[in-house]
Amino acid sequence: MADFNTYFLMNADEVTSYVKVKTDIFDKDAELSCTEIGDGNLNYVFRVIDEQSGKSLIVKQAGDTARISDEFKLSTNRIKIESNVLKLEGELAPGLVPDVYLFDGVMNCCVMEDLSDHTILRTALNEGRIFPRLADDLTTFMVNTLLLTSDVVMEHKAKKALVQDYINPELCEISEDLVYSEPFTDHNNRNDLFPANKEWIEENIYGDAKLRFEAAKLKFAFMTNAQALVHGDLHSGSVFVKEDSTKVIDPEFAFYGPMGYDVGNVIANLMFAWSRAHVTHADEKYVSWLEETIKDTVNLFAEKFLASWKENVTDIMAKEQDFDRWYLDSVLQDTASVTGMEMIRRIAGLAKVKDLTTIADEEQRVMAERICLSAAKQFILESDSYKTGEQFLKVLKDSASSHNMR
Ligand code: SR1
Ligand code: MG
Repeated sequence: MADFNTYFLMNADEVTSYVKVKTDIFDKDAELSCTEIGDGNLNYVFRVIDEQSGKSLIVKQAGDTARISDEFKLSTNRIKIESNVLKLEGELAPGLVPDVYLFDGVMNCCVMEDLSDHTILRTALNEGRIFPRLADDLTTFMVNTLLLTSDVVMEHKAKKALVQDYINPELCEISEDLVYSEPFTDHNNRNDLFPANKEWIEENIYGDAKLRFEAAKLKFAFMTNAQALVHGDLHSGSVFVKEDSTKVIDPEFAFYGPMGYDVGNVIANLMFAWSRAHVTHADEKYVSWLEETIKDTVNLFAEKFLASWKENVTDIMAKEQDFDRWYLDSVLQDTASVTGMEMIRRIAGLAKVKDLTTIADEEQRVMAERICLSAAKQFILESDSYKTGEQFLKVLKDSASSHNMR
């Protein structure tokens, strides 16, 4: 049996031995079963269960290339970042992330709480399911993890030490390429366009010089604005839900970046769900809940941000009159821009979302993509115009009306 003192990529049988050697969660003679359940782009995720006691856990292991393609060479350090960020987020936003039991820097894996009683949010949204707590939980998560790791709250040297701890060059490079460059240039020839929308995208995205100019500005803001410890990949595949619980997972893209990067990712991914629901004529009750959730996510974020500011801000100049509102407005402007960037990159770039790719009817998919892309352009080109949830939602609904659906 391997002693797990030298790194190798494990299979399911090796993972069952691993957890017995490295943790004392299961009895040494327990009959464990293990399945690889990962469907993400980067890592291997195993669920280990002891049917007799009912105990279970997750082992997540990082390889040195991305699971979806060897083209992406990645430092296995990302699993250390993920483990440490999950622990920190668990302190800042209790109950909203899984518990971490063990980080192993030799095998580059992390052992954590099994959330199999939850569903991935994207899957649940595509099934038209409603989660009443979603906006409230996600806004608590974002306000706590973002504001409390920023310079306005933290002692500045301690904050700079965190910037150093969470320098994450390879994963940031993926976002710099896939979010902030390739959807406008296709210079790596790997954009994956839905054929029926190819010409439209070439004309309205690649061909829009004003949009590309704004995207260029946003790229360098993403790379240089070390504002807060962001999750860095807060799409609906990074959230687990059940009726009475929300858990944010997968913070391997975490680094010090603009707060609006997280908020914009959440809004954009809710908008993918809305666009799918709209073109496929989903149940009205579900569509109304989604609309309320989009509005609440912006409005509750703003409300909780200002309340937390009052309670937690320590920097002397940050306490100047009206600085809180000015700062929040700049975060909301970044939120609008990132909402647009995420919507464009998931349609005009390499990495897709199932909300759109699984729309079976060609005409409906064409419409859903154009609704998102037109709204996205508006968010980027007019990013300083949106401060309320109602304003964010209106851009999306106006875009749907202009594309003449329903
Ligand atoms: C090569 S990784 C592609 C995408 O998957 C991750 O979840 C990030 O969103 C990344 O951009
Ligand atoms: Mg992920």
